[in-house]
Amino acid sequence: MAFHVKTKNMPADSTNYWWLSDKHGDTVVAHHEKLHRWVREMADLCKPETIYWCDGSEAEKERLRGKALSTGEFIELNQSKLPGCLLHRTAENDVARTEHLTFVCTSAKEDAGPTNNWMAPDEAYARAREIFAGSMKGRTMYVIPFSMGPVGSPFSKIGVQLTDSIYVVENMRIMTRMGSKVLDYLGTKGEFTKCLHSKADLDLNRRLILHFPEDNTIWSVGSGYGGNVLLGKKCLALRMASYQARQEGWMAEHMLIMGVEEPNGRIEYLAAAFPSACGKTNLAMLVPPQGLRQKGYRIWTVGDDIAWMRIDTDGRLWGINPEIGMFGVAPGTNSKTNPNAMAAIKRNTIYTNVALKPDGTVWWEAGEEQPPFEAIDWRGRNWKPEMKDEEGNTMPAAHPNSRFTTPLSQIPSISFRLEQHHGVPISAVIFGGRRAHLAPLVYQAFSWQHGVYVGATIASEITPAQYGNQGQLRRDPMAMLPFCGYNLADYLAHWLRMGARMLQPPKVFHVNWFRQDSDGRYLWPGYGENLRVLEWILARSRGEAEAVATPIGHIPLKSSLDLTGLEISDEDMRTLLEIDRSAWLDDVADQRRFFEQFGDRLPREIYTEMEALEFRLKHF
Ligand code: OXD
Ligand code: MN
Repeated sequence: MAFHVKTKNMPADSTNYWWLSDKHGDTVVAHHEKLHRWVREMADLCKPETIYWCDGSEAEKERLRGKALSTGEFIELNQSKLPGCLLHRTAENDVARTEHLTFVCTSAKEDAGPTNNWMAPDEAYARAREIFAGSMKGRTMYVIPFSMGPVGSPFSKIGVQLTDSIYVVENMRIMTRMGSKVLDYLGTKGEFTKCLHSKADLDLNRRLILHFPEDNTIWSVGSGYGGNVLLGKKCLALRMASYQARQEGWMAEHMLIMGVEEPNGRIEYLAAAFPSACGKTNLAMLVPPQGLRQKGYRIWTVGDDIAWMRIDTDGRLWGINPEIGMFGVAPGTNSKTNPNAMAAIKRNTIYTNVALKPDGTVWWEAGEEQPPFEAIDWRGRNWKPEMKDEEGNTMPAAHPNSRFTTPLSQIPSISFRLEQHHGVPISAVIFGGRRAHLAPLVYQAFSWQHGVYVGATIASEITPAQYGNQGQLRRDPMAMLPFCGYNLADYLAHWLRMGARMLQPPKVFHVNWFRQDSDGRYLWPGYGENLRVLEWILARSRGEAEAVATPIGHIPLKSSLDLTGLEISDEDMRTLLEIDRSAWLDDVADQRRFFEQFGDRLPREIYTEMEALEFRLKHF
């Protein structure tokens, strides 16, 4: 059914029921009273001219895209070279997630914890209400019913997003299952997360991303940038879902899920968490290096950003990717770093803030080709490679956080299990970070509890190649620092509880692809070669591969890694696996400072593991 509803001329009883016309012009009544009352209330606040209920059809997609092309919200790309692809430019002040304007609004401040911004729910609603008031005047309010996870799966959660942006509707169409099938599933009483979004005037001073986990509500206003406005993703699938997962006994994590098929046909799955800019998307769809490909290794991508995991009746952890699209960072993506993504983004892709070439195709830094002779940059201005800003810095043509939104089904390595309601069994959980000198290439935690501690201490190091102060760390437990919808101390307690409930918890590992020598040279080749480490991890999970115990965990012997066809010196391998006790003791001191902010709320087990590590480092 295609629902077109005008706010004007509503029947007198429209508070409870909206009279809707299906595409044959027949009048029908939608019975989900709570849903319709809420849409009505939000429309009364935002005052759109029209309300449109998205049905998820191809015809609707064509219609909305046509409308956005006519207003300049989308720019059509060269349809013979990039069929189905569009370009969108966000406002210049609106190009990334704004963590300082993102709030968790629980009644008690302590429930949000020291690492989240907090606002009291009443104050948050009142402040946002002022910005939302009349914000959709002259615009259409789109109603997007969407499902995170397969529609009808016990794993899945339903949301309904109201938005005044066609860009949002079209991204949600790629990232989520959306439209009438979700409304049908909701029926008359189904639970859903109430998601309200308006671009309003895109003023940074009037931008708020608010989460009300106690009301199952998300309000986002003043932004048009993906991570702030595609409310199914970070807001619902991580912040709200992590809150619900704790109450309901499951896990919502910032993790990729991938399957590794071995030459004998066995496929085992792993879930991995890395802070942003550590290569999660590349790892999730890696192409095996030649030597391993010839042996018969193959990768199956389930997800690149979010994992929802539950304990199944076999006592194991099973995971799904609640998304069906990827919202990937363009710069740095090329056929060496991620050939599968490059294949996927050649059609049906929405590009955001990349450069536009004269032939109607796109370009970004560290992409496929040399810089074009000229282009239109992400701001929509003429650009040439030699151009400099006022301070003499070269100006990127694509924004460093420019993105592609593309259906997962277009990734050549996509798993045939993407739609399976129970997901895939997880054999190993991997944590990682960018550490130039500390963490070895890989190590295995001694137990689940030790693994939770390892995840709680992950951090990424800032290198000169990035922003500044070498060695400066950002601690990011389980890569969830910006995404946990409640107190991180309680979150770690939840991880410990989950382990205790599992008959066969996944084995836990830590990897570091970014170790450097004293000249700043990367010691490990990374990308596809990372499969050699994953192979060891999966063998260890089955209790097969050799390892040595060290104070921090089990590490491989050089001989237990399959290095066929890889040229790496013994010296580099030794450095990659070396453990510098005094540097580790310094790291423990930094961990202690980080943990102190949680006070008594931090589970005792985390301190127990930290003290045990300290003891092992000093005495073994
Ligand atoms: C993302 C992020 O966009 O983690 O996935 O910031
Ligand atoms: Mn992410």
